[in-house]
Amino acid sequence: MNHATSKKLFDRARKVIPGGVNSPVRAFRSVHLDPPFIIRGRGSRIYDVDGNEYIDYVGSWGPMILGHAHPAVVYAVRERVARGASFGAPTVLEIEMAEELCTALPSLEMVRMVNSGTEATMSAIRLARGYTNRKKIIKFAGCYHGHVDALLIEAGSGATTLGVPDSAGVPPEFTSNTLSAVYNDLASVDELISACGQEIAAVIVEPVAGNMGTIPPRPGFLAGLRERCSQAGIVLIFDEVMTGFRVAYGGAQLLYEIKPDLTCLGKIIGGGLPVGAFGGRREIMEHLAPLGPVYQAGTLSGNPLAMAAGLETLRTLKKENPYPQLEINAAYLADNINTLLDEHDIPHCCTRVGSMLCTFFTETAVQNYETAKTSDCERFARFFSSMLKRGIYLAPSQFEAGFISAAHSREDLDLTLNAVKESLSEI
Ligand code: KE4
Repeated sequence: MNHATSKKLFDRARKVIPGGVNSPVRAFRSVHLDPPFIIRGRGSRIYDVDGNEYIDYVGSWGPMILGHAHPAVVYAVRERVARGASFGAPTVLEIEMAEELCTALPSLEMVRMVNSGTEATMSAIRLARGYTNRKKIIKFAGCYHGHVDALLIEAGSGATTLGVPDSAGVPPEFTSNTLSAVYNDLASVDELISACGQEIAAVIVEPVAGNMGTIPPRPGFLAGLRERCSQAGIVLIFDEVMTGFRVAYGGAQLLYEIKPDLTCLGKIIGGGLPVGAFGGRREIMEHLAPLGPVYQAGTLSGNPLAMAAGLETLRTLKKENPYPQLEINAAYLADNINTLLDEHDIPHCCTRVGSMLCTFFTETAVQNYETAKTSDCERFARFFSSMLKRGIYLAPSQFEAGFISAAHSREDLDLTLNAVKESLSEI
C-alpha cells in the first residue's frame, strides 16, 4: 500500500497540531505506524488520500453504526443546514431527541444535551454531587469516561494506550475524591463503601467496558452495583456513551435489565456529529439550572445539525432494527477469529457484546484492567499492521473496542477473515 501523501500530510499536521492529531489514539503510536489520512467513507468502507480502501471496524469509535454516509442521515443534515446551523435558542428537534431518548431508555425521565461524552460524564458527576451533597466518586480501573480531571485515574482508552492513565496537569486536589475499584469485583466496591459510604455521591461505570478492550460485565456485577447504590443512597451512573444504542436500542441497561439513576450518552445519538447527553430520574435532573442549584450549560448543546443527524440515525435504527443481524455478523466474525487463533496456537482471549468486540493477545481470561494489561501489545501491533496493509482498519490500540456496522456485509467479514488468516502466519 502506498501512504506517501498521508505521510506528507502527517508531517504538515505535526507542525501545527500536537502529535498531528486532535485526539491522541488517532496517532497510531502504540502500533508504531503513521496514520492514513481519510478523505471519505461510504457504508463499511473508508478511503485515504493515497487511494487506499479499508473495511472499517472503528466507525469513528462507535457512532457510525449505520455505516458511513447513510443516505437518510446525509439528507437530514443537508436539509437542516440550509435553514441555519445554530441559533442558541430552543428548537423542536431538541424536544424530539429528548422524547426519543426517554422512550428508548427505561431509566430516562429527563435528559440534557451536551456536545461530547466527556461533557456528559463531567456534568453527571457534578449533578450527582449536587443532588447528594456528597463529594466522593467511585470509578473502575481501566474504564474511560472522557478526559474529565476527576476521572483521569487509571483511565482506559488512549490514556492507557499511551501509558498515561493518570494524566499530568491534574492537581491531586482534583482527584482526592475519586476512588478506584476493580471492574467485575463487587468486593472491591464493598471495601470502598464500608470505608467512605456516606461520603460517596456516585458510582460511574461502563456497563460493558469498551476502553480496556471489550470486557463484558460478569453475571451479577451490575445488579450488585444497583443494590449497593440503592442501599447507600449513592447515585448509580451508567456511562453508555459507547454502549447506548450499540448493544441494544435501549443500551446496556435494557440488555441487562438494570435501571441506573443517571445515564451518559454520546456517539451514536449524534450520527457522527458532536454530541453527548446525560439524563435520568426527574428528581435528580430537576437539580439542574435553570431549575436547581447545579450549573451546567453549552453554546452548541442540542445543536440542530447534531440533532438532525442523531434523530435520523435513531429513527433508522428503530425502523430497520439491525440488531439481530449485527449479532449474527459479529458472532460469525468473532467465532471465526477465535478458531483461526486456536489453529495458529496463538494465546488469545476474544470478547464480545453485540457488535462491539475485541481480541486480546493473552492466554489469561480478561475480566478487568489488570488482566487486560497482560495482553501482548507488540503482537497486537504486528497484527494491526498486517491487517492494515491488507485493507482492514482495526482500532489502533489493544485497549479499544472494534465495531461492526449495519453496512458490513458477509463478504466484508469473509475478506476480513482471509486477512486474519494471512496476518496470523506473520505475527
Ligand atoms: P468523548 O468526549 O470522546 O465524546 O467521549 C468520552 C467517552 C466517555 N465515555 C465512554 C464510555 C467513551 O468510550 C468515551 C470516548 N471513547 C473513546 C474511544 N474509546 C473516544 C476516542 C478518542 O478518544 O479519540
